Amino acid sequence: MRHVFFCIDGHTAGNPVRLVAGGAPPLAGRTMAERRQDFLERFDWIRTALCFEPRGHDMMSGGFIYPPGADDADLGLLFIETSGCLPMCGHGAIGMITFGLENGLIHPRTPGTLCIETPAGAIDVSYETRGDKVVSVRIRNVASYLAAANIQIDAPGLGPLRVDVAYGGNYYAIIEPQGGYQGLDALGAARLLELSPVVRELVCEKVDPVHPLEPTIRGVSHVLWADAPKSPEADARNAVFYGARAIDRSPCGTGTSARMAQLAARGKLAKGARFVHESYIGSTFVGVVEDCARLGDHDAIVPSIEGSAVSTGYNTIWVDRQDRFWRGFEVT
Ligand code: PYC
Repeated sequence: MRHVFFCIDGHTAGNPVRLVAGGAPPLAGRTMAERRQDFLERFDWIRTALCFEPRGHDMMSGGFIYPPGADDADLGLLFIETSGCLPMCGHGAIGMITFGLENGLIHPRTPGTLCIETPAGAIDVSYETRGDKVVSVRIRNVASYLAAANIQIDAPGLGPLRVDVAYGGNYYAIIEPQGGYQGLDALGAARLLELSPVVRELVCEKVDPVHPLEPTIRGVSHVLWADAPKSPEADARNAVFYGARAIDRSPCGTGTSARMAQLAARGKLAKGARFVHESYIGSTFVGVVEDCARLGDHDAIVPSIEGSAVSTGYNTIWVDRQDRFWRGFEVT
């Protein structure tokens, strides 16, 4: 049996985005959070087939456009990547919005703005165009907060580390330079890939955060290594580790949101502050602390992130169940 997926491939700030424009499965559920659960139960093979090797690679991510569940939304987004079916993905949303608009798959009720339903909640989007190209997308993200502070771990090869956990659409373990971690260049990509899963596991042993309003969102899935900026135009640099072997090539939208929430909770970013975040490869997102908020019992912020995406081609992918590797595989 052959399943065919028509995809628009590209990248946001260097990280891959595969918008599955044809072949999205019909999902049960009214909200995108409910549909995410249905996708995980019945269709996770689509994610592994399209994101894992041999059709994808360690960093592959993307998703699907759905009709919204809520009347006031223009559309719904469901995210897939090698690490799972994320509640929210910033670089993925910027890419899917760009490719969807440029290819006539998204029809805004008010040109220049969109209200989008994601499994993590509603996001308000504004975008700019030049001719038939979308040149920037700004997302007012879900409420973000510092979930746990000063967690102590002892990481093999690095020694004792103090870690914060913050939420920006996913939960991030955030490690600032200290002790055995003296910044991204001192560590290098190979060591980051080696150490990050260990650090994630150690943090998960100590803390299991649960979203105050949506209990299906839980657990530390990503590790954000923070650093000082390289570029004079940026405020900070970071590398986000996700899945089994991926370093985000973009500055990471939900990671930037989590980092801003952490810095705001520590009194280092105020409402209205601009925060330019640089990625491992030097691309940037512009973040702003748009507002202060409450999320359950927590002080939170509403961050925005702005970036741009470029499509690289159409890609018709089929998954043939007679292929021994139809579900895809990872080499770990
Ligand atoms: O941009 O939010 C993001 C993201 C999550 C994982 C990789 N990128």
